[in-house]
Amino acid sequence: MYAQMVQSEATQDDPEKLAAFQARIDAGEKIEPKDWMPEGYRKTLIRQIGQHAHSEIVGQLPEGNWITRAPTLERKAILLAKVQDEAGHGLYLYCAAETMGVSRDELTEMLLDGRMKYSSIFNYPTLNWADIGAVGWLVDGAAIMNQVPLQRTSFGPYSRAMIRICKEESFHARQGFDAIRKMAEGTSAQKKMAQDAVNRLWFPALMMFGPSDKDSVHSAQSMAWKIKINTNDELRQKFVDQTVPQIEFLGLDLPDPTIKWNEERGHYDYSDPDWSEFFEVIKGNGPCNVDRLAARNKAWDDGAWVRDGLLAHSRKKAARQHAAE
Ligand code: FAQ
Repeated sequence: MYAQMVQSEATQDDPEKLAAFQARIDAGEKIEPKDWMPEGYRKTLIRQIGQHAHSEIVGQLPEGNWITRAPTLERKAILLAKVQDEAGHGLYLYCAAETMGVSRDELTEMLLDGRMKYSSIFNYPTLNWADIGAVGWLVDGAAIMNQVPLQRTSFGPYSRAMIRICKEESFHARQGFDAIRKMAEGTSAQKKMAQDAVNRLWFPALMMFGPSDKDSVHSAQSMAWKIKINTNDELRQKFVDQTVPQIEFLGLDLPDPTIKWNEERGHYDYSDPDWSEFFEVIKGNGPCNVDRLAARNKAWDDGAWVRDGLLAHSRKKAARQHAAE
């Protein structure tokens, strides 16, 4: 159905319609699902929103891994609530993507057979409890840096989903900072765990913003359509500038010895992540890619009886209604 939709849309890209569409974007109007849109706009949104939704769902796995091992009842309750929020974010985003004519099942199938991506960060393991603090603080922190501007994205349903998601992500980042702060201010063994978490997750967090601007395939068109509001490097720099003082406040060592305040630029200088590692991870060769997809495939297969049951129930209900009419 998705392939059919894309083909039938291709006929609509006439120059006059394109110019009128761009004028609406330039005037800051929101595009709604029933409005005319270029096929490329629709495809880009399905790719980005779908990928974002998958990230929220796959992102539950590294954190869910620690629910049974949280150190206190309070931390367990907070983590449970956070992981549930991520499932909710996935659902808002799948709903936003569905308004463009692609179903949630189709999107899920594309994730499960590797045709769609999810964020590179979730292919890294969470090895100690401090990683859970670091995920909330660094990973949700990076996610917010990217998502706050997306509240102003040009597609109405995506923009509205982002407003709610950002509120919840802010709570996530604060709980993460609070958790890692406890570790950083704890015993020397706890402080060591916090440092280890920051050392391992720093560069993967920087990768979340995507490749450097010179290698970004979609940024120019996505920014012209206001699907993206900032470039990948702009957001990465903002994240570094916000996070370095927080690492210093925690009394932890900086995970990158090249980080240095640059008076002239008014920003921190820093080293890029290893981009060859990034491209390997998004090709499916990261430390946890196989496990993550296996877990999602298992969940999908295990849930088949629920989907079949719901479908049978709704078919029966429709048949009963039909007979009564
Ligand atoms: N991972 O041309 P660009 C979260 C791909 S939410 C994997 O620059 P674009 C919450 C990209 O798809 C995290 N792939 O691409 C949470 C493209 O390949 P394609 C998710 C990546 O789209 C916290 C190629 O590289 N957030 O964490 C990544 O213009 C804790 C070229 O790249 C969003 O999805 C990557 N990091 O910019 C949940 C936000 N970066 O598709 C649980 C919305 C790039 O042509 C626990 N998305 N690629 O095959 C975006 O803002 C954009 O899609 C970017 C990438 C900025 C991610």
